Amino acid sequence: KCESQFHGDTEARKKELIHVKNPHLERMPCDTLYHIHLGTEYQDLQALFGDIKFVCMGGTPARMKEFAHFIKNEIGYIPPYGTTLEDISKLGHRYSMFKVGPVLSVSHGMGVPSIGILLHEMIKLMYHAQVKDPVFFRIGTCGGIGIEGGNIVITSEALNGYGEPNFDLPVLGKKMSRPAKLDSNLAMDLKNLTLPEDPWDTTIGKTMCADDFYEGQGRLDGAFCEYSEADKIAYLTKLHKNGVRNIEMEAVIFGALTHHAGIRAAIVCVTLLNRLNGDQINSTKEERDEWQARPQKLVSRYIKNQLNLS
Ligand code: R2B
Ligand code: URA
Repeated sequence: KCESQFHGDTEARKKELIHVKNPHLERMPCDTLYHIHLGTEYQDLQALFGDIKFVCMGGTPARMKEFAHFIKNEIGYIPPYGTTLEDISKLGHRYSMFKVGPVLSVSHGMGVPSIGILLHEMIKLMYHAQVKDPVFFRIGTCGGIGIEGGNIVITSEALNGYGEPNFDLPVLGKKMSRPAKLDSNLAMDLKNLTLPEDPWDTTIGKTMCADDFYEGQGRLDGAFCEYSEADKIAYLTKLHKNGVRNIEMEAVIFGALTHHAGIRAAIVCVTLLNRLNGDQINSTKEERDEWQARPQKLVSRYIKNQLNLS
């Protein structure tokens, strides 16, 4: 069974599928997607996930469970008789994943290493399931630069902490660099789904991806800090002049790995504060919960349009 999942494709079909770009994979009899507790040895991934069209990722298990229930109602998905939405990856104890018809809702944790491991396994999942042309979304939170809390930023391009539009990784002791690109048409389509009556603005802009929440984002409120408030503001102002509108912690690898795989992808984040005015996240929980539902609403509108449901 393992063998046929790797070698059964025609050349024509192979061209349409996800590009895993790893010759070693084809030679492996089976593939274990360890962190999401799935694998080709014991599961028919094509039967289970072959109908996926949208993969939605976000930081926390609770938010992605909530998104699963939200999108279930929005697209009118009815789980098979007698079943409820289950966390498919529960036994992996790392990420939570829910399948709602053609939508996968998955938590990715915090930071590049965490989402990176998940991206490798989700891209391979799409490959094993022979999914054609899926769209990947990150629906998350961020700090705005010149944008007040509660508004949405869609990433045009992701920059690393050195201001470069790349995802860099030490591989075999050398720097490997991949461009951190996102799909500009998809970004525009999503922005255009914002309605005049929505209580937020949606901006397309560059995203700075930091490897830390505190010093890496120029905050003054970490356990350590060796720069002044003036240094911080000068840095954030420079970012703003360069077109950066938000800071978060996953954009470079999300852009780079989806782009490398030929997957259309977008990052849709709600700002929790305007970093030009402060560092502490001190909005109320109710306010934050309502704000965090906003990127979900925008992505849900896109999914419904694509499924001809609106
Ligand atoms: C946004 O929020 C998290 C840090 O609080 C991080 O995962 C991110 O990108
Ligand atoms: N997430 C971040 O990474 N930074 C912020 O300022 C807010 C959320």
